Amino acid sequence: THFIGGTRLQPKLNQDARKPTKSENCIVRVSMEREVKAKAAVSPPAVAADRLTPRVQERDGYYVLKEEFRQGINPQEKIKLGKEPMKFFIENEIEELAKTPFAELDSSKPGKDDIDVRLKWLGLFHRRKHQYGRFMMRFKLPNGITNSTQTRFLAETISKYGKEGCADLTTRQNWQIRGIMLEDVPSLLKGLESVGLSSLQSGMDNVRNAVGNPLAGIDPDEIVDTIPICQALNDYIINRGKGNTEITNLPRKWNVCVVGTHDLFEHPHINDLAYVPATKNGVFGFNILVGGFFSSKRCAEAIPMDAWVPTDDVVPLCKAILETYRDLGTRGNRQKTRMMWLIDEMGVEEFRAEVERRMPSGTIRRAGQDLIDPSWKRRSFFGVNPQKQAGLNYVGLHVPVGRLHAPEMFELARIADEYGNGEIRITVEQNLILPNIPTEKIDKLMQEPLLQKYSPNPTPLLANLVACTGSQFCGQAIAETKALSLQLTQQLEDTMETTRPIRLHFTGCPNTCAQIQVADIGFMGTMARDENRKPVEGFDIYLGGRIGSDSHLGELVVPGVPATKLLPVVQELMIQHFGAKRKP
Ligand code: SRM
Ligand code: SF4
Repeated sequence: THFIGGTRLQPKLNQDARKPTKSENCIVRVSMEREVKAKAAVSPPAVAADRLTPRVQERDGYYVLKEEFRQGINPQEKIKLGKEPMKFFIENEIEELAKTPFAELDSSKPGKDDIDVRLKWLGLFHRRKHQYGRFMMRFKLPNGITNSTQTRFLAETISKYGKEGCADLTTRQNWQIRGIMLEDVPSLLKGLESVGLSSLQSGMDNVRNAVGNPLAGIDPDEIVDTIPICQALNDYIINRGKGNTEITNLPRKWNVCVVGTHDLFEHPHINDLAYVPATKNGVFGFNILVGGFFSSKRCAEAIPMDAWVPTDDVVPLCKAILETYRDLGTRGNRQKTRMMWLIDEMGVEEFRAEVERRMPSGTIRRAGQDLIDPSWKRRSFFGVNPQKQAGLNYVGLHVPVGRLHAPEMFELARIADEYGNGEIRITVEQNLILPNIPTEKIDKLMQEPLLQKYSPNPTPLLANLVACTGSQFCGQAIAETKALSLQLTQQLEDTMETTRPIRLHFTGCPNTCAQIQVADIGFMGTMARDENRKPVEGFDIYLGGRIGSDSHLGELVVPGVPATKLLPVVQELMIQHFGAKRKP
């Protein structure tokens, strides 16, 4: 028996943490409310007919909750009822709002609701707690594809804000920028349009960025190019940048991804809807997984809907599922409003039947033959890799915890133009890929100063580090994440020898934006106690998350370790579970 971090640990049973036994998976079983397996696998009885009555109705072009379903709704639903958030964009009410002095807006409840909640429909997140009066802006970047023009535009935007401005690569293959002042928003929205970017419907009860294979179209081993599919989904989701009012009043956020390779880089098991390549009677299409999600009270892996659609039906199916969720999802306890809760309540067959009713053809075929090779070994995309196009390469670059500033973004844009075709890609691990680099330009590219900072060959632990925003900017954070995780990872690199990649994820609170349940070792911000029982910033440590065909959600193993005491605890976990050794 070992004692680390003040916690009693059971003996190690198996060195290989990628295939842990049940008992190894959980060194210390801590009673948790958190659920780590999909409950919906057990189908409850079919629901009563009146439960299938849509709860929203169209009114003046927007979808609103019907009077008879307004009892016991959550505060966010009341804010939506108070005023339609999309009007800021569709009816250009943002112009007026941006002219109003911030202090005046912040002095009334409706004004506060506008700046703190409704503007999220335009991708604007007021950073009230840590950057008062400033907004973070999130985008829609289907398949994580951006380019030098957009990067330069974003760099110009944040450079105006001096020290307040910076950018992040997100865990949904996306850009976020910071420092924005409300008065600048109308012109910023126009600028975004001019470079083909949109921030619409990227926060609150909307569909998030459509994730695809970061190597789509250039990958010698891909099954299908996910770029046009993610693009088509995005065109529908935000109505080509005009806003899609049919789906801006969902019961909660909603995630979608399209799988393009055997590597499952897209994390299909943790999306509300995942398209997985499959054939049916020799025709190419996708099997459907539904209901995967993370939240502070429950984490569930996606389950099969026993459905297959040809490529042409990808968008109609997405629409049918979103409309089912919009019409029937509950809007009470906010912790029970993600789509999986509806699937639980209805049973997956009844849910499927409702989706089917909303398809243009009125039918959906049963699941086809999955094309994913379960024995596939996940590839790394760092460094120089040949593309399927002869003579061209993609170069994976490591951006420490996904944080960038304007000067580096200008450099990135220049490099993408000078060596490639201007295209830049973002991965869900918060890193970058530069595609379409001719072989003869590689040597010179490797000499670029930016590549000293964004390494094509990162050290083993740093390479797989992911960290959410944390308390630097996020009002929900319990702990600081980005700086601490970089420091700890460096200390681990300095003191430990590793023989295999170990994926470390840090998230500042139980919302788990950094997806710690899919990490080898996950760190979730919490309040802990130091040796004098004084409350201090700390982390719950999770172990055993797996990605790919062998997916599994990690579990809590060591609760409440003070942030300053993490090093010895993690060293011990690395030795016990990942075959690491201390450096002499
Ligand atoms: Fe997240 C809320 C950041 C991916 C689950 N997330 C937030 C907010 C908006 C909270 C806030 O208002 O401050 C954070 C903004 C902080 C900031 O200033 O940056 C925030 N989430 C992020 C990002 C930026 C983390 C990152 O560093 O990469 C990611 C943006 C992705 C994007 O481009 O859209 C991000 N968030 C995720 C993911 C991962 C994913 O989608 O694969 C999850 C878990 C998966 C899921 O949702 O099923 C996630 N975020 C949440 C939740 C919990 C949702 C729930 O159902 O309870 C919240 C809180 C909420 O929605 O009430 C949240
Ligand atoms: Fe903020 Fe928590 Fe999400 Fe981190 S996990 S970005 S702290 S909401």
